[in-house]
Amino acid sequence: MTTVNATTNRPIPNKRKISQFRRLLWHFNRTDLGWVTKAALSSLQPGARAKRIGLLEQLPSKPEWSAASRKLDEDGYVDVSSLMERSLAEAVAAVSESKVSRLNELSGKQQLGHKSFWVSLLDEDLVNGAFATDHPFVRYALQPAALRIIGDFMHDLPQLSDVLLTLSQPTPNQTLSYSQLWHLDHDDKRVCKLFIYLTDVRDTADGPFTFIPAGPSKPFRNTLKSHMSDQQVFAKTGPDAVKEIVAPRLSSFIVNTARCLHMGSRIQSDHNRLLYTATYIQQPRIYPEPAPRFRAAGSLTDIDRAVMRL
Ligand SMILES: O=C(O)CCC(=O)C(=O)O
Repeated sequence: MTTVNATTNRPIPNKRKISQFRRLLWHFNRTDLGWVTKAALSSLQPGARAKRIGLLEQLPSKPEWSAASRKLDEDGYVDVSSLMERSLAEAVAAVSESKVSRLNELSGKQQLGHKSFWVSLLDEDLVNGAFATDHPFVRYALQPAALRIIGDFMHDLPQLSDVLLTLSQPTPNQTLSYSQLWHLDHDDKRVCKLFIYLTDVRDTADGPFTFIPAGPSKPFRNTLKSHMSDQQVFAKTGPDAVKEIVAPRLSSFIVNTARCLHMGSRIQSDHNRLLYTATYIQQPRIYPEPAPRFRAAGSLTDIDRAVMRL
C-alpha cells in the first residue's frame, strides 16, 4: 500500500521500501563499489580533506612511527606496544580494573546485550551516550603516536569513532557467534582499531585477537557473507595464514580491520580477557553520523576537535 503526503499529494515511500534501499546501499558499500559513495560524499566537502591533512602535518613525527605506519599499510597490522605512552595505557588499565572489580553490579546494568560473551562496562561513564574527552580511554586514543601512525596510513587525519572496554568470558555449550566468527569491519571504507590487552593473553584458551593479514584476506574483500566459520575461511586461505596475538597485559596493537579478516573472544572455561578498543575511520563517514560519542571536557587542541568532530 502506498501512503500519500496530504500537502504535496506525492506518495510517501513506505518503511519497507526504505529499509530495502538501506539494505541495498549497505551491500553496495561493503564491496569496492563503496569507494564511489566515499568519493561522492568527499566531493560535497571541498577543502575539508586538505584542512585535515594540514592538521595531521602539525603532529610530531618520528622515524619509528613512520615505520609502524608503513607496516600497517603493507600487512594490515602493527605492534605498537613500545610506541604508545605507557602512562596512558596504565590509566586505561586502572579505570578498567576498577570496573571489573564491580562486575556484578555493572553487568546487571549493561545496555549492549546481544553478545553473551562480551560485557560492556563503561555505560555508567556516558552522558547521553557520550564520553568526556578527558576520560583516560579517550586520551589514549588521542595520543600523537596513534594519530600519526593511523593518519599517515590513511593519508588523512583520522576520525575517532568510538572507544570500548570489553570483558570476554567463556560461553560453554554455545555455538560461536558475532565477532567469534571471521569477519571484516564495514563501519566505513577505512577502519583501524587500536587495542590494548588489559589482561595477559598467554595462549588460545585466553581467546586472543586472531586475524589474517591484509594480503591473504584479499579474496574476502568483496564477499557479502558477514560472519564466517573456520572451514569457510580456511578453504580459501589455509590455516597457516592465521595470526594470534598472544601477548602480555598492556600490549598494544593496531589492525586495519576493514582489510584483515579477524575474530576473537573464543574464551575457554576459567579464562577471561579484558580488552580496550579505539575505532578510527576516515572522514567523511559513508553512513549518517550517529549521535555524538564525545563531549568536550578540559582543554582541547584543534587536532583533538577535528579528530572527534567537536
Ligand atoms: O574479541 C575479539 O578479539 C574480536 C574483536 C573484534 O572482532 C573487533 O573488535 O572487531
